[in-house]
Amino acid sequence: MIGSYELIKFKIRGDERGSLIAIEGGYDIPFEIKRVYYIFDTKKGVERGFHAHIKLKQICIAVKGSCTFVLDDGKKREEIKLDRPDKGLFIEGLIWREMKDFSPDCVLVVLASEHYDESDYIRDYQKFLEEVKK
Ligand code: T46
Repeated sequence: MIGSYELIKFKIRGDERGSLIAIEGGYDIPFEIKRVYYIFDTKKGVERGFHAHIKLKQICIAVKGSCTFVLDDGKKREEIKLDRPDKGLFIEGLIWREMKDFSPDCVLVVLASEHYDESDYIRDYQKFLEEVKK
């Protein structure tokens, strides 16, 4: 099984009053949105994630502040900083993710393709590596 990730740039519809971004299902993202959640008020030094998903597709956007994703496809690790509301991180399939360096004001919004399902999580890194090899 394989996973992938990529950065998506959203169009900013700005005018003299300020900025607006619209994300429309079917047009701006490659899946139907079934769930939205957001992570905020993250305490200093906290690291989150430490899991992969089997089926879930997600787009993560730091709509305020910043945080860093560590992404691991089983072969290599890469860090991606989310620090703009027009920058989305699309993650699909088996990618191990960790999140760190949350700014105190960070609001991380996540658009998800499925309802919450704990059975879709792989929380053991060795098991993740075994799944990637299948
Ligand atoms: C992911 C990264 C980016 C729910 O009840 N419903 C939900 O939709 C979610 C996402 C979580 N929860 C509960 C489960 C836990 O008791 O909220 C608690 C914290 O969740 P978790 O420890 O999984 O949070 P993170 O920040 O480690 O991971 C989350 C998502 O769970 C995960 O899918 O990819 O953000």
